[in-house]
Amino acid sequence: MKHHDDVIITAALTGAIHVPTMSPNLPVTPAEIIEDGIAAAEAGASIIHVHARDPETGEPSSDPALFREIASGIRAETDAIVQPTTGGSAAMSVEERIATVPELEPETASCNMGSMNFGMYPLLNAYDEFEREWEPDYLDDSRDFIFRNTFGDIESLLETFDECGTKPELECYDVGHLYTAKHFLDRGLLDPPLRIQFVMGIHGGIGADPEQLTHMYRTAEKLFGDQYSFSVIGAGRQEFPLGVQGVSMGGHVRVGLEDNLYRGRGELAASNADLVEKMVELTKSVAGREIATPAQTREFLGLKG
Ligand code: KMH
Ligand code: ZN
Repeated sequence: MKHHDDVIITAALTGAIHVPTMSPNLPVTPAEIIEDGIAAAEAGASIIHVHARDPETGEPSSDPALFREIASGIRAETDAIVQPTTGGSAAMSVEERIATVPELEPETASCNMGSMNFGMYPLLNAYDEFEREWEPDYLDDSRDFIFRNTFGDIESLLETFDECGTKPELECYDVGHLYTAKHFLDRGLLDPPLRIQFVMGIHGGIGADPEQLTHMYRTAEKLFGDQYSFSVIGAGRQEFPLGVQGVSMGGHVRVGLEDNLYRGRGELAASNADLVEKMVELTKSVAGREIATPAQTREFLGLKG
C-alpha cells in the first residue's frame, strides 16, 4: 500500500440507497446538498462525493445541470475535492451515469468495478428494520435491481475518464472486483497508484465484517503492492467500526448519509458534518492519526487540481 500519514475523509452526502422518508436530515435539493457539503468540508472531509436528486420527488437524478449546480456551490465556499458519482443509481443506464464526467471534467469520480445484485431497499446492517411506510413512489415496482458494470461498460467509462483527466476511484464491493481492477491495470487502462474504495456491506456485495475487510486488504496487497491506497465504506451500522479498522490499518475512510443515517444506535445523524465530526474524533483518538487537507489529498492521489 502507498502510505500517507494523514487520513483522507470522504463525505458521501446523499447517494441513491436511502430515501427521504427515512431521515429528515438526508439532503435532497441542490441547496441542501451544497449546505451539507460545505459543512462536511469544514468538519474535515477533503473529498465530497456527490449524487443529485430530483428536488420535487427525491428520486436519484442523473441531470448534469443539477451536478453542475451542486459542484459549483460547494467549490464556491471550500477547496474540497468534489467527486461526482458515475454509479448513480442501479435504476439508471450506464450512459446516464457517465454524463457528469464530460460535463464537469472533475478531478476524480467514482468508477464501479463490477455488475452485481444491488439491494437498494433495504440496506443490510442498518440499525433498524426498515418499515414499508418508508417506501417512496419512485421505488414502487422496480425494487429488484442489477447494478450493471460489464467489462465493456467499465472500458468505455475509463476511456471517458482518460479523455477528461479524471482520476477514477475504484469502487470494489467484493474480492472479484479487485481482480477486475488488476485486469484493467494490466491492460494499461488504469494508471497507478490506484485509489480503491472497499465498499463493505451492500446487499449483494461482501459482508461488512472485520475478517472480510482484512481479506480485501490482503488481496489488494497481493495484487497491487505499493501501487494503490484504499479507503473503507462500512455500510449502515458498520460505518464507524470498519472505518476505525480501516484507518488503523493505514487506510482512509468514507462516511456520510449515503451510507449510514445514524450517529449511533437510535440516534439519527443531524447532518453529514455530524458523521464527519465523529469520524475525525475517532481517527485522532483511536488510530492516533491526523486528517488530510484537500491540498494534501490532491497531491497524494495525483489529482489534476
Ligand atoms: N453507493 C455506494 C454503495 C458510486 O456512487 O459510484 C457506493 C458508491 C458508488 O458511492
Ligand atoms: Zn455514491
